[in-house]
Amino acid sequence: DSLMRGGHTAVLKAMANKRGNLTLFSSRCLSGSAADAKARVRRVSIEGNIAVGKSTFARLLQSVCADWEVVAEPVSKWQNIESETSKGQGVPPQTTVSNLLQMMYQDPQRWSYTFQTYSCMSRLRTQLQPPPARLLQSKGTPVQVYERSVYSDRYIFALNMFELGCINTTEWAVYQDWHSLLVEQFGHQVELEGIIYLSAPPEKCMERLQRRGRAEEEGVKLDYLDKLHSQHERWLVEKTTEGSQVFADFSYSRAVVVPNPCKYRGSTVQ
Ligand code: D5M
Ligand code: MG
Repeated sequence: DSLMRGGHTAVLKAMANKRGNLTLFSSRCLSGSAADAKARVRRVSIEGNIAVGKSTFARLLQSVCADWEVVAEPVSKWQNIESETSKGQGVPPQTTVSNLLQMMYQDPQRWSYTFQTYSCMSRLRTQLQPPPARLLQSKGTPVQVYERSVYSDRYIFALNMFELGCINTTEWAVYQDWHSLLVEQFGHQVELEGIIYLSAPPEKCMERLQRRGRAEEEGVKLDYLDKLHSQHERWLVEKTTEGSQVFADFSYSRAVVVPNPCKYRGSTVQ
């Protein structure tokens, strides 16, 4: 419904039925020529709170349609930052590994800004990679499904960190400046056809977060998930997130909300 109301020429529809099947297609006219193969690939991001079930939902999408490919969130990159330290003459450089995700959760005042720079950069790098040959050769409408995007980085996480005081006014100004520049420069290459927003009560996400037991997230409180939930609702449902109107092209008219994905429990999504 909300997709259709947008009145855009490229209309994306996502329909989830009670068995958990989801179909998504674009009504944009598609050229069949090989030269247009890359341009035919549609990009969609799945947004939602921590542990809402994005990865599981994405895998479900991939399993029901051969033309769809899931691009996972680069969490493992954030957990393993490699840096070479040179100890001096004659001593070979040593590689040390740090876990930026853990550092951010343990000392958010110190590491939130650094985390945002790296998370945005790693997402952009992932999104700029060419689609795999399998998708380019597809006869249908190939779709790349991203877990989150550079937009949720800014309008959910970075904004939340700023509102919590973990990113200061100067860092926030600098962040917004370079983020806008990156989107201006690369936006057309990573343009999203639409957003699938998985929305569930924060309590439900807390249950799932505890069940999956990712070590870095041990200290995450319900209050944090509550805040992230409100940010998602403000961005994609109420559409009042300041500044995000710049990207209204997709985010406001082409966001489809999948309420409470725990309903899909009976099938595969958890
Ligand atoms: O898990 C992804 C994890 O990464 C979760 O702990 C949130 C965190 N994350 C992802 N992006 C950001 C940004 N931009 N800032 C802070 N924390 C972030 P998942 O279950 O996939 O949500
Ligand atoms: Mg995930």
